[in-house]
Amino acid sequence: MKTVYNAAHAAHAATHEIFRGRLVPAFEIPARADYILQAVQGAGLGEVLAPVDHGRAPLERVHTPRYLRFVEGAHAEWQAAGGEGDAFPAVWPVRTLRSDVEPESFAGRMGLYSMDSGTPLTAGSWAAAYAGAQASLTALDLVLAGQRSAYCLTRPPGHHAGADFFGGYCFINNAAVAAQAARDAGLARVAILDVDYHHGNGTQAIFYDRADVFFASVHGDPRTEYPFFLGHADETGSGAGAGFNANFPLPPGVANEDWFAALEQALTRLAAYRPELLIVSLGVDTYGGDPISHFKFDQPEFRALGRRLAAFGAPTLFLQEGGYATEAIGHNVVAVLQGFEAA
Ligand code: OKP
Ligand code: ZN
Repeated sequence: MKTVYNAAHAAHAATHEIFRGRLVPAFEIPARADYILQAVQGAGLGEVLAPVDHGRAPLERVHTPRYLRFVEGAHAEWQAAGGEGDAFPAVWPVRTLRSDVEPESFAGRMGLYSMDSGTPLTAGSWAAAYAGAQASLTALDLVLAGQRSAYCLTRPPGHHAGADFFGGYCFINNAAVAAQAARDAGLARVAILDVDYHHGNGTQAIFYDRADVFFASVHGDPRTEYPFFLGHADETGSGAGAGFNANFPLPPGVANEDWFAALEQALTRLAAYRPELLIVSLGVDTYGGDPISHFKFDQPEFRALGRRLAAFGAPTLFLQEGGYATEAIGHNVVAVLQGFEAA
């Protein structure tokens, strides 16, 4: 399996994030991708390629142009307004407040275009996220050209980012950009399977009223887990998209066999959809040693997941999402990809 590696990921390097009201060392750090790259190379998984620039247009198929312009310029604006270090939002247009009028003030726009205070916006966030989207498009090209699979190694992750907001460490929704690009390349039906510990609220929302991209997710129940406000089982799609969204929320500490039973249900739904492409939002924060998550995967489970996805039988694009046990992340990712290759 070939890997497309976003070397520009390192431009996004937050030292701290706000967690329970305090600044704590950031969880989503450059070392994550360094460890994965090391493991991919050490395992001899296959060639490692650089992203090819596909420009801004494929990003604008998913995100609003004004949101993208905001992210691109946000850190410079923050500094111009006297901000020091990384930028954080502090106020949001929740219920009863208006989000249809864009404030002029930077603090107002920062809140309009975000969903939480846990996502440091750094000087290099845009550069890293932009290159990550390009990496996902380049990996998609490999699969469209006939490869059985490809892996996009990038950070920051993407699945929490919506059409016009960042959050959950995510700025550009790589899975959505790739799915839309696949549709634009002529594929009729695209499936996205999100196996990250956290529900992919951004991806779900982007395709919620559409039948041409089926979103299925197995994740920690939002009653107790981030992102808290989306990811329930009764979210099944709306309008033309009714029946093309499937969530499988599971309680923290769920037994691995129950996780795999939920995966079977998700794959049964996706198989009936007969997708021409499977995009996997591959978070490995399902690992038992993950510092912010509460599932219990280890090497055998990651390998079994890879094998099961291979048996699904569709051309498969793996996109890196979460995983915060930094020193284990490479082995966990490679276990999935090797499980897939071996099957
Ligand atoms: C991103 B992805 C811990 C609190 C949780 C948000 C978690 C985002 C996870 N600092 N903050 O889905 O892995
Ligand atoms: Zn996650």
